[in-house]
Amino acid sequence: MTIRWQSAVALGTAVAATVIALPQATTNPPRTDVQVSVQPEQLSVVGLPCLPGNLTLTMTNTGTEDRYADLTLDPSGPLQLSRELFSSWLPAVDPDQPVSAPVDVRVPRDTQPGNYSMELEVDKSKLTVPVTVNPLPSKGPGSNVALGEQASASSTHGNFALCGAVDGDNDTEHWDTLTGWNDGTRAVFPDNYDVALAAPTTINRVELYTLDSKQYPAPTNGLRDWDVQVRKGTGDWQTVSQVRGNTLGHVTSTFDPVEADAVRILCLAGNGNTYSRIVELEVYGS
Ligand SMILES: [Ca+2]
Repeated sequence: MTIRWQSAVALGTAVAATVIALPQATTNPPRTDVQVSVQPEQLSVVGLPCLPGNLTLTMTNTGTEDRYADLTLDPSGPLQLSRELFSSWLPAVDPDQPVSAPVDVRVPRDTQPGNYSMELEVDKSKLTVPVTVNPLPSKGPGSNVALGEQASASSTHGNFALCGAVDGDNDTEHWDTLTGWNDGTRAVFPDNYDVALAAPTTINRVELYTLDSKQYPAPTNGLRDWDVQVRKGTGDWQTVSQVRGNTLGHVTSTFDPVEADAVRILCLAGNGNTYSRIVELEVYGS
């Protein structure tokens, strides 16, 4: 009997404490010792699968205690994010030590151009990032039909971006900013880099830009031997051009017009026998 009576008292105390605590919790101001920033502050994207908009998220602990923080990202409408959570340990140090993470923003090809937004939240404090969806670039005669289309590869080196070789930047001096593809299997060949076209397209020319910067010239770092292949409706790959012994940064391959739904660079050897490196792959029709 005595034991039951004590339990009842303990339970009653706990309930009472909870009831009192609730109003306090809801009136506590949010912690504001984590500063959030995003670069750029607003973003423009198009509905191409391999041309994401890139944001850099940064959290800084401006308080006096080490802590974890969760930055949540809430996209509106058609926006697709490579992450919707950025969690990090944030030491309280002087000077402040910012911690950053990238996020890719994509939209489907059929997205209505217009203005959208995403909301970032830490500790109940919010930041809105405006995102403008622009119309798809024209891919009429004479334009590069590989631009921003879905790339895939046998492997990709961890420091490099798969989509870097279809991002529209063919300047080899930009290699350090990851605007190129580098395979992930050193001294092992073959490798392949593929681009799926938006629709079956009649093509007759491929422009390949391999690594050829002042610091990393093509004769020691560029792609040496490769086949240009096209995929036809049957799913079979057909070689339409071969390049051997290359030491240049930019190589044009022309071939008889062929309808293809994908293009592959079958990398057979690299100068220096290290990696397959493509700064940009461009595909054109007649
Ligand atoms: Ca590029």
